[in-house]
Amino acid sequence: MTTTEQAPAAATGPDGASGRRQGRRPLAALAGLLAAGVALGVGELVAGLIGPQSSPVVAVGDTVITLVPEPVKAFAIATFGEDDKIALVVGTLLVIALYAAVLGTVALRRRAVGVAGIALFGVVGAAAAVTGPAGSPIDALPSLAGALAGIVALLALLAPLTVPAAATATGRPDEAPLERLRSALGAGDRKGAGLDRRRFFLTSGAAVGAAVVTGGAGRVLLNRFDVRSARAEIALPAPASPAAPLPAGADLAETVDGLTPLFTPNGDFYRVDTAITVPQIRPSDYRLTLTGMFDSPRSHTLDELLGRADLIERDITLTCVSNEVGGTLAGTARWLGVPLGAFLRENGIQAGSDQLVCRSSDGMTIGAPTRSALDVEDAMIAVGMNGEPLPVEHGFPARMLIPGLYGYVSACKWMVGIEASTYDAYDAYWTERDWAPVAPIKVASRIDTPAPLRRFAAGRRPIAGVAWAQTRGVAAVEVRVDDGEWLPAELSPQVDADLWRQWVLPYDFAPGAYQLTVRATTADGEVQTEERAAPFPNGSSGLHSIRVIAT
Ligand SMILES: Nc1nc2c(c(=O)[nH]1)N[C@H]1C(S)=C(S)[C@@H](COP(=O)(O)O)O[C@H]1N2
Ligand SMILES: [Mo]
Repeated sequence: MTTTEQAPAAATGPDGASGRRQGRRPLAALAGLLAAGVALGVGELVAGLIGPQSSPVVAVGDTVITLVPEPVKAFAIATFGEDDKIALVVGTLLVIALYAAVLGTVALRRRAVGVAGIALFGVVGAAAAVTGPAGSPIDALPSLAGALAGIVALLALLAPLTVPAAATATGRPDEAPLERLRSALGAGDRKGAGLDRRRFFLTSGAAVGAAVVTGGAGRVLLNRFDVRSARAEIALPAPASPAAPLPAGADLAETVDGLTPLFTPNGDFYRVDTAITVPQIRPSDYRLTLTGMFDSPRSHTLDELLGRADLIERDITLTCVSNEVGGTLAGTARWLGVPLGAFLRENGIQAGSDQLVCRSSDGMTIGAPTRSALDVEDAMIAVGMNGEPLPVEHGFPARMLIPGLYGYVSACKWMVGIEASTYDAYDAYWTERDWAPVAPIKVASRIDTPAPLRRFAAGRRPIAGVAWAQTRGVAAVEVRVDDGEWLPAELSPQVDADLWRQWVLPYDFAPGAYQLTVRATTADGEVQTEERAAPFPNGSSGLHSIRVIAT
């Protein structure tokens, strides 16, 4: 940053203003920050009238998500996990804050730059909102209104920092409003201009108030779009075909501390998606639209889906391709839904389609193999999760599930469209970003307890975790302690090949450090490979191995 502000010629004036002028740059930076606050607040307020997709911060964040290169996205998911969206919003706000502070100091001397800088930001926000997946021209309004308010705030805040010398000499600026506006729009930091601290802080207080009130009101208004209460009113029908019954004591976590439960509570279920604001679809507005290679495509309402006589209930473990070896991006739920194969055939799916392009209300496209959708047993359009309507975060009111395929090629949330298409004709979102177009879940196993590098008392205690190989099933899990033999673990009952299995091996630990490694074998005989692969482009592989210490 240059230091023109402190150029000696200006700073040693005989009028005593120099001391005051030194302190003006931080105040100008503050003015920039406050102006940004007012802009964002007003932006939220107007977004509250229009809809969440039009909020400037959300729109810019959405665009960032779409534009960032794949490795950065992978890094964000790996580093922030569930909190990747919060990290993005905080990051976006920090960038805005920095930009605004710099803009404020520049605008101290050159008002036009400040005005143009904020206007530019408004245009960027407006463009992001309008071109967003759910965007329409009216979504430009919040950003534009916010920018306008930001400009007014910036000029008002800078004015007391560059009061004409004559005015400061009397200690109070008694310019007429019109003159004040003229000087506000004028050259800015004129020589001999002074600082009216009192007026600056009064204006600052007003700006903070405006930002808080408009931002708060915007948040309240945005709550109108929340569908939680509509969701709570939905009564799920009973399935025509219930899930296979679980024997008593099936969940080994009931007796083993630190072991992942057989079913993941909805609130703990991992979440991976690109939606900064969770799509809110009113049940009464919901339509699942079929397009493309269907002989007799129809639109389906939620009531039609819920009212079907062929609903199935199944226990299925869902897994994310971004899951690292030993990672937690996998979860199990009891799902309720429409059998997918029957549904597609009913609508006359054509033999030529090899890819279903599933569209979510937020514009995401998930390309799933038509073959799997038709043939994989228990593939469904899910409407229920662990006895409740789908949680809003997990795709309310309807999502796709195809056991055995990673979520990014099977599990479209907030699904409003299925286009029967081909791989030749269309690249879905992740495929366009070079992830594998077809991606079966790799067999995997994980040690949950003991925790790595945490000390525990020597003696007999369980080594335990989970293993999954959806559609094939896990037949065996073995544990190796240091370089010893592979020791067979006890498994939770095999009730469904799509459900992961918990495994437990009691072990006598003498004091000391141990390296524990786990591997699974599928029911069709594949032994989990120790060859390491990163998640990109079709899922991680390698054995989970941790160091533990008994004392
Ligand atoms: N609309 C939409 N659906 C989506 C995604 C997404 O980003 N948007 N992510 C997919 C990915 S990568 C995974 S792993 C699963 C995760 O589902 P969950 O969040 O319910 O666990 O959803 C899939 N469906
Ligand atoms: Mo995923």
